[in-house]
Amino acid sequence: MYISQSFIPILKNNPSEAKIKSHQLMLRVGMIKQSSAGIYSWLPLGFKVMKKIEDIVREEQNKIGAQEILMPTIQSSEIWKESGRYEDYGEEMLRIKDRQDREMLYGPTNEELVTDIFRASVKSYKSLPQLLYHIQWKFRDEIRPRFGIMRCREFYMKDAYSFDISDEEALFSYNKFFLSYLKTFKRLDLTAIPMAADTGPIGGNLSHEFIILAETGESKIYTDKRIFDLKSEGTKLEKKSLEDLRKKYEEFYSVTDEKFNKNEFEKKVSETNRLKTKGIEVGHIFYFGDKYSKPMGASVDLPGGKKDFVKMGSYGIGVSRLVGAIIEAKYDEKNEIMKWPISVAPYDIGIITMINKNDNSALEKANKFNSELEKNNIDAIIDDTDENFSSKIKKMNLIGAPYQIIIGKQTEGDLIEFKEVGKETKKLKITEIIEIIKKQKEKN
Ligand code: 5CA
Repeated sequence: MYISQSFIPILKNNPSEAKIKSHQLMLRVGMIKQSSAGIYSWLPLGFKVMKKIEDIVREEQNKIGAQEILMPTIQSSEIWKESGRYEDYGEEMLRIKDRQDREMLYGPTNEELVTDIFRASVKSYKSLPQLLYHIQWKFRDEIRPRFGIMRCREFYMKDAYSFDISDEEALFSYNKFFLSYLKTFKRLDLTAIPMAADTGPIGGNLSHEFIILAETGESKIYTDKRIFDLKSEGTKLEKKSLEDLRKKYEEFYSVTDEKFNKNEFEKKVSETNRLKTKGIEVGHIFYFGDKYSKPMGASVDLPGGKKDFVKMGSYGIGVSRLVGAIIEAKYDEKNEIMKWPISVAPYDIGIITMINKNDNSALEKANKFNSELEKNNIDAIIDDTDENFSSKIKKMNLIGAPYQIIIGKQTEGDLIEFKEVGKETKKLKITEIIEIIKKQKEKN
């Protein structure tokens, strides 16, 4: 892609309305545009990153046997009246009337709708477990939308739902998502820590929030530093292995402020290991048994002939919020340098050309190298404009491709100035550059 033809509306300066760095960068580099309070359009650069995050989330859901569906954004109030949440959800729910005067709503979450789908066709324990998920827009009429897409009103979420015959089986499902979340966030190059959390309007008595550390985060957390050293590698998709993994994490005190107890914290965590800080909630999982299946009559036949309500859990990932969370974790705001993890980078490499008027040789070289990159599925953005060199570098640093090459008149023969952002510049052949990038991409 040539910058001259792209729709990447970069601003010269930081927008004054943005208070945190992800919001600043996203507006600055034209990833999003606000359309009304807490509602955004996603422009090409932002959309590309979000779609790549979505792909990784989807792959990791599929790996644990979850099946993708797509439920609508607009729901009928009837099912919410059945579960009893229509009134409870309060002002955060956007309520709409259709032309027949029927009460509809823009879904803030989907426990009711998925339970309705399940109960219509699953009648026997033999069809369990079922893990269903979708990736869809949600609307919550937040009282104070803020920080751009971090706490907005319309946002993109992966929400999954599990249906099981017993508590034991349901915890097996819960633990599958627990592992899948650790793997998903790792592929996004984030360290997300599972923390015991409150269940709020979703309900239930077992819940973990997955939080990444960030000074600008809205969640207060209290944790044992040693939890950051835990690894999930080697965990198998089997009951015992998954249970051990969750227990390993639960051994370390790690909670959000609703669950915080000072005495317990000080008793369980030595002073040197105590960490009180802030973080961003990127995922949240819940186990709530028959909270929805009972009032909505979602039951199955059991082996002995009796019936019972299915045991359910729900599992959310803030796909759109993750775009901001990755920026919070990776953006060097002082030097105005973004480096996207290669797994979600909008472009793998930025090609900066030093073009003089009447001399196209640098651009010709860039085109030649780019065709080699393309053959190897390496996605490049080429600055083909005639702006000055320093503003080209600045722009490329904001776009955040993790690798850059510089091509000028001096680029002679095979050797190209190449660097991984944040590291020293090297002179390499295009074949060597391709190898480096391919290796990095394969890791994900
Ligand atoms: N039904 C459950 C799980 S599927 C649920 O809705 N959980 S949630 O409320 O915790 O939301 C899941 C994730 O969506 C959160 O962890 C967060 O990453 C994201 N999220 C929630 N509210 C917002 C918001 N206002 N703006 C952006 N992302 C949000």
